[in-house]
Amino acid sequence: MALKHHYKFCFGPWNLSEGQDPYGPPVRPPQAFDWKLEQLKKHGFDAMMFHDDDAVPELDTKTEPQIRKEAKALKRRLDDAGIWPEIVAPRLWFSPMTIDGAYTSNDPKCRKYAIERSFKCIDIARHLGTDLIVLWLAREGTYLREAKSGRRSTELLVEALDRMLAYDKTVRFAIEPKPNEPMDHAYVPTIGHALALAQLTSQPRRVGCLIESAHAILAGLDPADEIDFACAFGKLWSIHLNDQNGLKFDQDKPFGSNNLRVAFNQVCALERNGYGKQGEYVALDVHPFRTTRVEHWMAHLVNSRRTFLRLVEKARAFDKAKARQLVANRDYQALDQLVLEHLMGR
Ligand code: XLS
Ligand code: MG
Repeated sequence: MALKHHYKFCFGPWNLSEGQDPYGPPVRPPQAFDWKLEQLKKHGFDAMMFHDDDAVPELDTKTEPQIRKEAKALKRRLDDAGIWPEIVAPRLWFSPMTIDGAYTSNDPKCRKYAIERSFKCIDIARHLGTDLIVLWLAREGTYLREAKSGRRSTELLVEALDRMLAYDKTVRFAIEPKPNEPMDHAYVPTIGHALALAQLTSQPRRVGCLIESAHAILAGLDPADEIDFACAFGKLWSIHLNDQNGLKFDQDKPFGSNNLRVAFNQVCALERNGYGKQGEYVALDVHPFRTTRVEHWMAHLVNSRRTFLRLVEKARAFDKAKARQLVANRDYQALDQLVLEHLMGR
């Protein structure tokens, strides 16, 4: 019997990537946005995530009326396809103006650019109809710690959030922490940092977070704990599921690919917190392996969703009464084996 569940799934156009890495060129031909939207729909996904310039390409060269026109045209296409725009995220790491950080750049002109670009992102979100802005603070950090003041940077991040909160009274901000890459050390490496920062803003209720599995693993944390922590604050507004083999570059592997038990525990945490019941989406921030052939280009997304749903079944079928008994008896050895046997199946 098919599993009954409430989960809705999405991904971003960047998740159908062409395989370029720092050592080599693309290995699959670039595809237009329309093709990506068609794939998303064809494979039964519910929503798409956007960077601001995924929605309105070459955003920095466009005027406000042009941005409005293009965003509204995109909204019509999404409506026609029956696809919801989950989030919009300002791409604050590509421009020459964000070479030294965006909100925490040492150059006031660059900080001004970052705020103005974020306002454009908010406008685009409003045109598309979503109230959720994701902030991956890619370059808010340093290559060497003497280059910026951490205290000042924290104040600048709060100031930037306050400017955005004042600019539009309806949107919410989900901070997506990551401890490193592209920076040596980032200023907002974990969910604890993100939620602490939220408390310093003028409207803490409108500032929450987004957990990406790989980013938590890169911070040496268990993503399931990050989920429980964020949910204890009622602030997990989106999640990027993927996987990561230890402390390397950000791998964005298929969900569960590296560590099925860590994936299982994330699903258990989402289940016990009722994630998704307020309309939150499960986003799969995964990339194809570089060797992937064009004809298998969607497999990492479809497989990640399948693994997620299989793990929902596993989470629900787990013998919780037995587990409670073993916990009460402090028999963690047997609990460990119970989990392993359950994951291995018959
Ligand atoms: C990169 C991030 C990025 C965000 C959106 O590591 O995961 O893809 O999810 O800006
Ligand atoms: Mg992500």
